[in-house]
Amino acid sequence: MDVLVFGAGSLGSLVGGLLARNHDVTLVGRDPHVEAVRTDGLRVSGVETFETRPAATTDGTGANADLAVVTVKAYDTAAAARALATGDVGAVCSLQNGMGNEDVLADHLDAPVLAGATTLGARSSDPGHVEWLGRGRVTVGPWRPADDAATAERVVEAFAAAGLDADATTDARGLLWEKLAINAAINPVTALARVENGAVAEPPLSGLAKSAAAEVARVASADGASLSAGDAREAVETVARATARNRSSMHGDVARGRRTEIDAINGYVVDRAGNLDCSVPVNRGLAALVRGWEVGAGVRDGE
Ligand code: KPL
Repeated sequence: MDVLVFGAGSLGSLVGGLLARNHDVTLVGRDPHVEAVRTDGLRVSGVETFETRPAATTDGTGANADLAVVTVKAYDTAAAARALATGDVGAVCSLQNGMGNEDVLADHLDAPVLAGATTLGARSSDPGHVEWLGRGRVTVGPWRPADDAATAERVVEAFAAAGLDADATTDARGLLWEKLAINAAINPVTALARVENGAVAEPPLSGLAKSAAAEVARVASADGASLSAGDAREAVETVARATARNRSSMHGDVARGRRTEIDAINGYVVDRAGNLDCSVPVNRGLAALVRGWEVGAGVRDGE
């Protein structure tokens, strides 16, 4: 299968490196990482250590592929979708954080859209090198009724052929709400307290994180998804323990002084709660704190 991985950050590089063991992969990313991959190939180290040679480019326009896997930050989804729309892709699968990405992709692209979630643990190292920190798995499902389940099955087979644990779901919305609960609990708490994910499973942070997750479950239920507060709290604890030594992506963004995905995570929860008449004070507080940090760091305009 020809696979374009749009967003060669840590997760995209890991997914691309794994898929390149069995498929023709092109990474779309930024220099100096892209230049290093072109010159010396991509090194994956950790859970398994190997080298692979995907193609790599900084220009994502005009690309043809059977599948585009989108791994850009949520705030870059529209730009990625516009670039993909100049080429020809058979299907597109988002493996991003936050809600709203699939709708943006569907608005721009005339191809089946799959929603995906992964527990693969990845960390960027030097250019041309990504660390594989947690074996994890990938789950994908059709986003709209028109996006047929057979496409999701084909994508699962492609991931499995490359040695990834992968499965398909018919409940993509439920999948994304659960992932949102995990991100809404772990990402801002670890970013603000500057701790690894494991700290969220223990006092004094566990209560705050689990309250954030329970609020997300309430909004999800009001939105018609089946996610209980208990399941959301348990999912947070499981992921925090499974990724205990990882730094969350939002913690990484804050540490590097970069814009975060707060708008697509806790910000989305607050907005959706407003429409559904739910009260989400913990998510509101976490969103305000991270946005306040962004303004202070000069990566967001004050509102
Ligand atoms: O998705 C993640 C992230 O960091 O963005 C988790 C699941 C919290 C793993 O670090």
